[in-house]
Amino acid sequence: LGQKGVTVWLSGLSGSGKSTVSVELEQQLFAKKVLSYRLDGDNIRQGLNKNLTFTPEDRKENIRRISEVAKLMCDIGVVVTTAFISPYTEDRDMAREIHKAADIPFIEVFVDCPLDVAESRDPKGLYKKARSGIIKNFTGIDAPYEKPPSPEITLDTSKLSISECAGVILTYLTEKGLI
Ligand code: GGZ
Repeated sequence: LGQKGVTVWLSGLSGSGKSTVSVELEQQLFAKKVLSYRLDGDNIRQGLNKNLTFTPEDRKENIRRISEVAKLMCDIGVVVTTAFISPYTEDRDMAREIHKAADIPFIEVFVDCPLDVAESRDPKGLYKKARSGIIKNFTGIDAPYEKPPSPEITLDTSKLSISECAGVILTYLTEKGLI
């Protein structure tokens, strides 16, 4: 492959656009013949991490396992994108440390989007359930989201199009010689 791996770590609220941006990024990478793989709730929380809940402890374990899997995939030269809320700075820093210890580049992307915009999208009706108390410990409602203090990239999905957001990441990866 001649390509070194990199993890692109997307963090943001439910409904912020993490998964949508990562799908678009995967397509833009594919067009450049760059091999990539997406890790998201659908293939991780349904499988490897299906024993985990949304307590702070389980969210940490979720992030730890995802970090270890991403790191392994990077070993074979893949661009890994992860799309998880990852609401705690401490946990994102752990993800970064796991990559650093293996000398693998780690790009933190804050998918910034005002709560009211994310809540108005509510594709799965989860915010509505959280507001009415049917779902407890929902990020942004009755569980915290700690904004990344120093992400490599910040994307406001309420201002930029999905394709522009993916483009910003692609340009960053290119300029840093990571792809
Ligand atoms: C946050 C929850 C919760 C609670 C279920 N809090 O919009 P979605 O549905 O598809 O994305 C959310 C997803 C969050 O899982 P993550 O693995 O990304 O979270 S973390 O990084 O914090 O471990 C949402 C759904 O799961 N969901 N209950 N209480 N999101």
